[in-house]
Amino acid sequence: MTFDLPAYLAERKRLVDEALDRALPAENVPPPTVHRAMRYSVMAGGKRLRPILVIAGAEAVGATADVVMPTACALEMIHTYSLVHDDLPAMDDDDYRRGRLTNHKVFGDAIAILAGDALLTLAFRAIADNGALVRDPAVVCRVVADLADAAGTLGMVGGQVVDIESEGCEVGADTLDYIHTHKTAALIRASLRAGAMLGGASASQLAAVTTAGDCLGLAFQIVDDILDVEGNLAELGKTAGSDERKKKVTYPAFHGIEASRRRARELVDQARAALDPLGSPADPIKALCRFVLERRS
Ligand code: GRG
Repeated sequence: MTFDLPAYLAERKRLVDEALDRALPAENVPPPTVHRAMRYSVMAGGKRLRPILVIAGAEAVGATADVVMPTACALEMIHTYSLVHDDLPAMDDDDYRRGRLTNHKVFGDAIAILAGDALLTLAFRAIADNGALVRDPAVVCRVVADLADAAGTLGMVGGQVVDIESEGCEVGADTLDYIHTHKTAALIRASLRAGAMLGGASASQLAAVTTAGDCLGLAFQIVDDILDVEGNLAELGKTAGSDERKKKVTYPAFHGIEASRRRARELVDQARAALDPLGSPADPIKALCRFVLERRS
């Protein structure tokens, strides 16, 4: 029987949305403005790819979603913070995200910055809560360290810095890969790893999931670059063509659309092959790999 990805995604997304609703302070908790701003961007939707990868990472090593749900929520909080900050006038200056006005357009720059800061902080609080759900709470320390590296200057923030500094410059293939692997792939790889670690992965299982995360993360950003060329506002929930307008270095601009598509396919095949030793429990991650390749938003 083939794996039913739409049903899997719908069910996991529902669980994540409910858990996020419980994890975020209610809008009327003082100070209400920042809590409204946090909820505005987190509850605006999105594919919930990173939290679902946390869950799929745990399932691949025989654990269940409930064991990793606080950390799954944490990944979505970190991701949403990065989107809110990335959209600010000082960075990408975007008006639309997830099909609605960006956070700063509604709440102003100061509250948008603070809502992002608060989401990042709350994420680490949520991971701390995961300690009560796992057999060996020491694993939570390893997850905190891994996620801090993936989100900080050695990962997402580092990639964002080089991305900003490269705008309008001639850069080589190495810099392009550095930006993509740090800005985007680091958090995707960390999502899978966090789930696997909390799920009790052996060293070889974690190595397999890590390889898959590296490949999937880079494939995701290459597809994102292609969608920015080929997509539209209705599908993407944000304005297409922004990379070219901002003179960003992208895969299609550097390697061409066909070579970019080929590279994304190769990476997804590599990710799926790395997961073969894990057997059928890794089927959801394998299906997510295909989803990333074929997505339109
Ligand atoms: C501000 C520290 C800091 C970092 C920003 C992630 C990021 C770095 C910038 C976002 C800009 C961008 C569009 C990057 C491309 C990859 C990406 C993260 C796309 C959005 O992720 P999706 O497609 O979004 O998973 P949804 O809304 O579905 O969650």
